[in-house]
Amino acid sequence: MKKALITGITGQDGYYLSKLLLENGYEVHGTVRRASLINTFRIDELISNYRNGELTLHYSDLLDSASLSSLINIIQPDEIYNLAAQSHVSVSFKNPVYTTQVGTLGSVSILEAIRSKDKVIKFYQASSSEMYGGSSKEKLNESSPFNPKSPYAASKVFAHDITKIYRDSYDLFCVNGILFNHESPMRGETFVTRKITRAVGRIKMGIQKKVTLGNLDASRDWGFAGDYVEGMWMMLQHENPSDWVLATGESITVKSFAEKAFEYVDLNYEEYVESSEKYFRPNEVDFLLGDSSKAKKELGWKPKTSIDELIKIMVDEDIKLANREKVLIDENLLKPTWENPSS
Ligand code: NAP
Ligand code: F7E
Repeated sequence: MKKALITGITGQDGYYLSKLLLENGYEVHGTVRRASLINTFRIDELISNYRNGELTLHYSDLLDSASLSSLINIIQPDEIYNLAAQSHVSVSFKNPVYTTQVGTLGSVSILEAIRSKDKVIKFYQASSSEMYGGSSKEKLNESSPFNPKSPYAASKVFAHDITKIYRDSYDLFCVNGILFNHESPMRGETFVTRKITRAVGRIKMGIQKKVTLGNLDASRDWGFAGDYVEGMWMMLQHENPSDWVLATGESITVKSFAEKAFEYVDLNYEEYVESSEKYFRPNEVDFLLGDSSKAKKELGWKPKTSIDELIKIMVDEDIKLANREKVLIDENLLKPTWENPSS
């Protein structure tokens, strides 16, 4: 039985990746941060389905290199997936030092711990399309230059480079997955796709009136997270370590995404979507479009879910959630607080 250690198991990708690995017979270990409220809601279903030692959670933090090193010593994993990060680009401008610390120290701490072991431990680093900066309309691949535009993106460039440096210097099996945006019903609610689909569900159920977004002209290459975690796993099964882009090869604007999501429930987005400077960023990544032909050729990976299917999956789930919220509101057990989110 293979053992995997996942940092950031409580996040969107942590859920889909741990599900995939558990279904494939892995023993999965994940790091969680202590918080005043329990925040394992995404993986609660997995915790209750895998109670016989298949899934174990450990307290850790990417800033605590001692805890990471000791976990690696105790678990002796075959594969480590470093998914943890302060992953919100807009928040990275507000918490730049923290975002940079987490994004940079975590990867190098894990790589150092791996280097000191005799065992071959394969390492996956969650790199990001944000590293490109998105100033041109070109399709971006593994050779395209990086031009980070946020503290988040700069920290990801460091982690990407240090992963390559450890691969080249110490012959470690380290890979960078340069993933373009990937979404799902497990996406954090302040990322734009989920902010939109949450609003569509609530507006359809009559418990929200409008949604205020930022730059509607920004364009992204959006895929489904469930497809992308398969690619992460494939990278660690490949014969040789390298860097691979995962993307759909199609890019649409925030406005088009909103139009499609509202249209799916027979509503006109123009009646419900507003734009406010409040949600604009100090430095915008205007356009991202990825070319994943290397992943297709070498890993046999390709995205299975179209943008229209993704929107359907997300809106359907968010209508169910809004339905449950409506019942609670009608019974005075919940107050709507979602009209003015902070990001
Ligand atoms: P996410 O939902 O924001 O999850 C981030 C995870 O990191 C959560 O489990 C979070 O824990 C954990 N975390 C945050 N700070 C930490 C710290 N100091 N120590 C330990 N854990 C910490 O992100 P995601 O969408 O799943 O993305 C996974 C990774 O891929 C991230 O590194 C992200 O930057 C990168 N990425 C994402 C995309 C995308 O489109 N989703 C694209 C490219 C790259 P809590 O639950 O306690 O907050
Ligand atoms: O923004 C615009 C915003 O926050 C997408 C992270 O997973 O993917 C994600 O980063 C675009 C931007 O994702 C709102 O200005 C408009 O241009 O959903 P987002 P992101 O910044 O692309 C990359 C690949 C990662 O690596 C990151 O970890 O949408 N936008 N109006 C808005 N964005 C937000 N959040 N909220 C709005 O109201």
